[in-house]
Amino acid sequence: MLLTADQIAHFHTHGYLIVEHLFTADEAARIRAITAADPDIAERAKFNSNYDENTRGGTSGIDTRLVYTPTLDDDTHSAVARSQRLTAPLEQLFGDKVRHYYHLATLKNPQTGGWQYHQDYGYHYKEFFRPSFCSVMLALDPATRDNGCLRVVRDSNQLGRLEHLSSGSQLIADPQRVALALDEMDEVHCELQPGSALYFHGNILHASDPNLSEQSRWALIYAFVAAGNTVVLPEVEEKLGPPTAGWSDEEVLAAIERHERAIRDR
Ligand SMILES: O=C(O)CCC(=O)C(=O)O
Repeated sequence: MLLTADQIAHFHTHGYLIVEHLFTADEAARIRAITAADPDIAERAKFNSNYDENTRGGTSGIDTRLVYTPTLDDDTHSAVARSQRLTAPLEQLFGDKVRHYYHLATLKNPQTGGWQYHQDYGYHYKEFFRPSFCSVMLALDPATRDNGCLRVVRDSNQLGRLEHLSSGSQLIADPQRVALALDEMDEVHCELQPGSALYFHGNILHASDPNLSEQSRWALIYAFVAAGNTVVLPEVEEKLGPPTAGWSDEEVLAAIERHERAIRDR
């Protein structure tokens, strides 16, 4: 799927781009089923306390469930990371090859938490010299306002990297600057259908509400850097793989089938 010049311009101006149907609904359902069935994923899921006691009344006790993976392995989530479908738009956005940094499964079940405003490059400034950093959220469930879809502050990517401070287990962007951004810019609720993807720049402010609905909001989030982005920390350079090759649909499907077999054969 090739992005149009307008889509690329939208990303660079506003800091985000929704690509509908990057994967089909059936493909998303299959990835979700594997995510739910793999006991290793369940075992690695942890809860983050993204709110401290001062955060909005009522939500401070709700934790955020996620699985963090810094490597590419022989499994479904890694196959999606390597897939041409996901990486070809990134290559267009950066005008460069891309390197995978990490991925997250955000398993936002009913009555689990969200995220306060932050920038992903706010977290990862120490590792990378330039903000040519992009995250891709692939929806596995419908993501709606009700179940805590991602919210972005349109154009906030143009502010540069803001100061971040600790709050619970999160780093949050300077609240005074976030308030200014919300005064001057539009907050966009990025609702997604399963299989659709949100590409968002490392410097865009984003957050999500806790899921207080009855509908889960599972998603995968992939963090990539442009291949030409200098890695500041040698220990990060050592671990970062080469630019992704861009797997064909057949290669991705074969990896998904291997993963399904591995789960069945346990
Ligand atoms: O899953 C979410 O709602 C937000 C995740 C997020 O903000 C992040 O991974 O940077």
